Amino acid sequence: MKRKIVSVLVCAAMVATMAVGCGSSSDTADTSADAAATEDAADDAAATEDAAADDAAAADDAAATGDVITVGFAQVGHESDWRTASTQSCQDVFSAENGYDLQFVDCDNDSAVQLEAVRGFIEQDVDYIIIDPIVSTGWDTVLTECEDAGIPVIVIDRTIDDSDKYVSWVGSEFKTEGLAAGEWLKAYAEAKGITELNILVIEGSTGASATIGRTDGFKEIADREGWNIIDSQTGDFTQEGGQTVMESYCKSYEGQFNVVICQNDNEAFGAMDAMTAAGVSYGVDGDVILVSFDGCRTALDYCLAGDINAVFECNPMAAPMVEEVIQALEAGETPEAEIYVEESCFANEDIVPTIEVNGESKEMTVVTQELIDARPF
Ligand code: GZL
Repeated sequence: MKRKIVSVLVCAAMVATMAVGCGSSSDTADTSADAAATEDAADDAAATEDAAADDAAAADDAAATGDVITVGFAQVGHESDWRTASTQSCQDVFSAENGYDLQFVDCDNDSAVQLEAVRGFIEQDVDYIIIDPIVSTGWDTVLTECEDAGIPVIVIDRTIDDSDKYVSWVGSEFKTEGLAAGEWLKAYAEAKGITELNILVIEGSTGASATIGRTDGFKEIADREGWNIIDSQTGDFTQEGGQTVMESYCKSYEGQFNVVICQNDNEAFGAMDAMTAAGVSYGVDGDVILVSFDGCRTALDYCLAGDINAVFECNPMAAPMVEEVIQALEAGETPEAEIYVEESCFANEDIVPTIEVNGESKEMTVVTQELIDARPF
């Protein structure tokens, strides 16, 4: 690299010399100015080159001395606002400034791509592998390969149910989220004098632990209360999926439903578009109670406006806790096996101030603009 900088200076000097030697007296004055400008440009180029060389050399030195921690992250995809926030959280924490080299793969909701990405990290011999598993099964073989390669794995967000070959899991309790939505709906219906609940569910991606947990939790309350779940289909955690399923529901179950449960915010946005197009009113002043999971800013905007009645948060900011796991491992310590992120429950109205979930009291927070402005995603 240094050799490259010297060659730039030599060329610049040659250009300056040639310019000075070729002209008349007045031309000579112009040529000298040109030569000075050329030399300045060469100096600037050299300085830029030097800074880049220094950065590269520092990174090389850090890598050589093992100071940079290389982290491979196999992310689900880019299907939702929640996912975008999850990715940003990891990129913010595992940055070069913080001493990391993040190898990021967006697996585009494709399990085969995700397994290939993990095997790619093994080939790269990264220091740590982070996985947000698209689905909860089919993992033991590749996790055994990680173990054989001596690369610790940290699972975030969704769970892996067919292998325990990973150091820690950081995420949410999805069944609790489903139970919370059910307990809130029970209390809300009672407060509103609604005695019959006919429910449509738009599920998340099939096989995802978030889908499984939210479905199981909500259904446990529905079965206990004798509610009628008319239909439950996957919207794949996307806005397009939510709209497509809701369009079908509006045609198949016209006038038969008064509750729609969307298993993430983006599905709720699609469902709103579909219900509006079908002339179905929803929200606090509508015929249909609308519930969502995740709690991104846009969903809370809709909740503040009364279009979404309640939102059950799923916190995407797991990266700081993942870094604590990595730093513990770097220090030769044993990190916690399961780390749960903090989550809240939001509503437009204050008629259900608290709910009881798994024997614990959870506050229903009334959404305000101030709260939204302070939200991290
Ligand atoms: C849940 C997460 C889900 C979100 C969706 O932790 O895996 O996937 O609820 C996202 O928004 O697509």
